Amino acid sequence: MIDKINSLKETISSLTASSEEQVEALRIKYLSKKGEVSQLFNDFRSVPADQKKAMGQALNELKNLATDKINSLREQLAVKDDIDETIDLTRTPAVMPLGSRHPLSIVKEEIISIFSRLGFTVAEGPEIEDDWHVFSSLNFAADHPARDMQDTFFIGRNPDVLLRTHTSSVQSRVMEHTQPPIRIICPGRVYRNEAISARAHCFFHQVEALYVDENVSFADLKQTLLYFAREMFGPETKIRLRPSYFPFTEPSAEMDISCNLCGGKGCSFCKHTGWVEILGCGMVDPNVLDSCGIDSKKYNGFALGMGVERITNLKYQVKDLRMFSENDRRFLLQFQSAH
Ligand code: 2NM
Repeated sequence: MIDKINSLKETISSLTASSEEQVEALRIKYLSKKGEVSQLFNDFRSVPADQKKAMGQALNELKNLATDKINSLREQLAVKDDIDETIDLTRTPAVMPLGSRHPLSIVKEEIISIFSRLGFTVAEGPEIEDDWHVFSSLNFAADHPARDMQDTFFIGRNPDVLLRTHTSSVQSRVMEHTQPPIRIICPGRVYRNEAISARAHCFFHQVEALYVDENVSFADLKQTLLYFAREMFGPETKIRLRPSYFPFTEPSAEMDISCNLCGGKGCSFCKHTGWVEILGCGMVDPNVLDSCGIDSKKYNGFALGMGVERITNLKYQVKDLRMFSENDRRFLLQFQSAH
């Protein structure tokens, strides 16, 4: 009997089936009441008592093996049924078209990331503004030329509804509802009424930074600028400050970096000076702090502003500003791996 069990084990292990009907036939052949395995259970009654234990074990193993085999044959057939054989699963898939980020977004994010390492957080505000937040609160005199129709876009006939000409309006709003310490950067689109050319557009993108606290010094501003320049343009970058004028800062300065194309030796890009201008900055005028509800006797601060287009031109040598807003795919696709 043990030989019979072993040979059945072997036969059953190597069974195959190609349809549900065949599996059912096998089940009947081996496991039904009159099946071969069940027959052996009948024979088991006449096994001598001293062999019953070993034989019983062998029989149970055989029955389990047969049951598992039948079940697994059935499962394999079910899986086969699920596969749509008209689909070639080995075929190389079609290439997924990868989008690319806009160069201005890439550079804006990089500026934000550098300043965030110094503890600055992003603040945003409306593009359609009022006179107070764009001009009056920022120490622009009533007759300042920037307020002129020639420079500022007004919406409709109301002179108090206009498109912001800088993101300082966001900083004015933050100062109005926050007491120092304030450490913010304001990225955003700004609008100026200019004739469109390769060098000017009626809108561009700015990032402005503002730091207000007790005892903020010009040295703090300089170190912030140096850190920014080195992170943005490489560790060898030098900076220099030239005195300048802005209504909202006193003193004011413009910052140049050593030309990142020729390394400062002089080339056509830097007009053979070795330096290129990248941003404006200064110590916030006490009038601005007071206008926005911050005590200028207790607090002071620095601010700086830069054009994202200008920084992007420097990093990627874009020759014509209009490229940034034409959405020409040949231009945009060049930045696919730039971030
Ligand atoms: C610049 C240059 C210099 C500036 C000033 C302020 C504020 F709100 F504090 F008055 N925000 N940004 C500033 C100063 C901007 O951009 C060329």
